[in-house]
Amino acid sequence: MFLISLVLMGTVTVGAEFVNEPIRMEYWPPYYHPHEAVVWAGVPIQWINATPSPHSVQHDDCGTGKPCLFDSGKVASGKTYTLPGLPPGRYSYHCELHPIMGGTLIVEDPNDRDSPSR
Ligand SMILES: [Cu+2]
Repeated sequence: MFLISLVLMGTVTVGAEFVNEPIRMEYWPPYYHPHEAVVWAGVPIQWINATPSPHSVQHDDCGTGKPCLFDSGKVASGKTYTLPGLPPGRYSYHCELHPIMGGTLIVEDPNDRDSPSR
């Protein structure tokens, strides 16, 4: 069971980083740091704009006809955007002002909290 958990975890979180602090918007790649952020379902997720320019945090599905789950609008320099929480899943997002900026949220089920690797 321990090994199975680790294997499952590996498939979800390779290259990703579990975050307890705000995701930083920076001027250099990958722009959203960490680029792949792992968070618990239902727990607020915060971004901070650490650049001198405005940026946004927009779910990639916005404008596609699918549900738009989050869209910060412009986040000014030094300001934060907080999302109340998301159901488990994988959510790609980008900056509406600078489409080169993109990131991913990996939202894990809190029932996995007891995993021995946590
Ligand atoms: Cu931007």
